[in-house]
Amino acid sequence: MKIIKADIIVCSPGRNFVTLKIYTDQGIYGLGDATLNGREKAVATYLEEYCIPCLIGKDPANIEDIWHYFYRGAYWKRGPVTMTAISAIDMALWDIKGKALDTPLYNLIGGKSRGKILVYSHAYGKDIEETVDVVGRQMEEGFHAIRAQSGIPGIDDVYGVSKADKPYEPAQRQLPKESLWETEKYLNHLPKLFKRLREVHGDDPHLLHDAHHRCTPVEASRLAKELEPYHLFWLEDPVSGELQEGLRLVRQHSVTPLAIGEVFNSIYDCTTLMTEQLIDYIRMPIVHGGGISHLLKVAAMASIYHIKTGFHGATDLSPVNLAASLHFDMAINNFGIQEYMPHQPVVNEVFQSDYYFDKGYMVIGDRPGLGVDIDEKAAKKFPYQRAYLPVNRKMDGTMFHW
Ligand code: GCO
Ligand code: MG
Repeated sequence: MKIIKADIIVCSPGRNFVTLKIYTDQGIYGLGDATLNGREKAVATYLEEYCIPCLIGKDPANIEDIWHYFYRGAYWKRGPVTMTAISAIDMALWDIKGKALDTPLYNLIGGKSRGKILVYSHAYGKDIEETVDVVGRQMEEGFHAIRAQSGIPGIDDVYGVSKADKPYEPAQRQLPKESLWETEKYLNHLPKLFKRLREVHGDDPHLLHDAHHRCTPVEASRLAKELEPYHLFWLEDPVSGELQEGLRLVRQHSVTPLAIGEVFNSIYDCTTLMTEQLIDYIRMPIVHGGGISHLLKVAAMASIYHIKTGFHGATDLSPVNLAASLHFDMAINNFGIQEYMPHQPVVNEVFQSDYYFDKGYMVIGDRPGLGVDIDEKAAKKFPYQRAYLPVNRKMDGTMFHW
């Protein structure tokens, strides 16, 4: 089999998505997600200008060799743009292999380790009581695991909390919005939210929280320690991830389970975190973490250190990535949980998937490969529109992490 052509489909059904479609001389094609929120065209250009010309003529069966061709062969290794492009190629090649062998992806990477995939939802409210109510409603919908975020008195824009009467979507089609932040207010508020959640909903639901990289190690240590009585499933991104050693302090001070990695793009971003057992869940997604081939290595290394996966699954990761993630979740032993933020219904006009939600779990079908398709005619109805994630400043104007 030979690769004869590859196209990039950039569309915006409610939000931007970049999809790579690789064609073979046998009539089989494969899809890969190449969406990097707020930097979509950088990846599209990287693929178009540098990767696709080298793909033509290659045998798509040789996934590992092609992966290293674009990783080692580029000389400029790692980085989110490069690794998202490699991820898209890798996903599309696994999709082709599955279709060529007429078997779903999970069968190619170990078979079924479980029957269904535990997911967590997002609950948020303008204040503690509203968040507590929303968590209750999601429990009624069948969720066993729920991430809770709440508005904070004195802070106008809080990560993970939608003010408009529509689902949370941080990227906006205008220049970056500037938010103002004060960590002290957040640290004082958050333990009250989780105290109330346990009072009202008891011990059963798995509760999660995303600190979105905003604490210093000592602030994160205080937070993780004060949240201990409420037995979180995980505290996510307590500190900014680029300094792995920063997690040491948090670990020394608390037994609250820690998750990190949604902005990582290579195994080299988390070797200290793993070998020193500083985290409990690794969140690097397939779309930004080098694809299925690289994540198999990350997950294998994690398993040695009793670390589980908890893949990033926000709406800026397309249904192609979600399908790949669910197959992966199904196959590996050290799966922990999958983030599930359903895409808006308009997204289904473009992408046709083979997974569904059932009582707190995702279930996937048996279509070959990733089991997801794209309707290119429908995609054309939703042209790309530049959008940015917000930026964040401290109250005095200092630039801060968003
Ligand atoms: C999450 C993430 C997202 C990111 C978003 C950025 O845990 O789902 O933190 O909300 O902010 O994916 O593009
Ligand atoms: Mg997050």
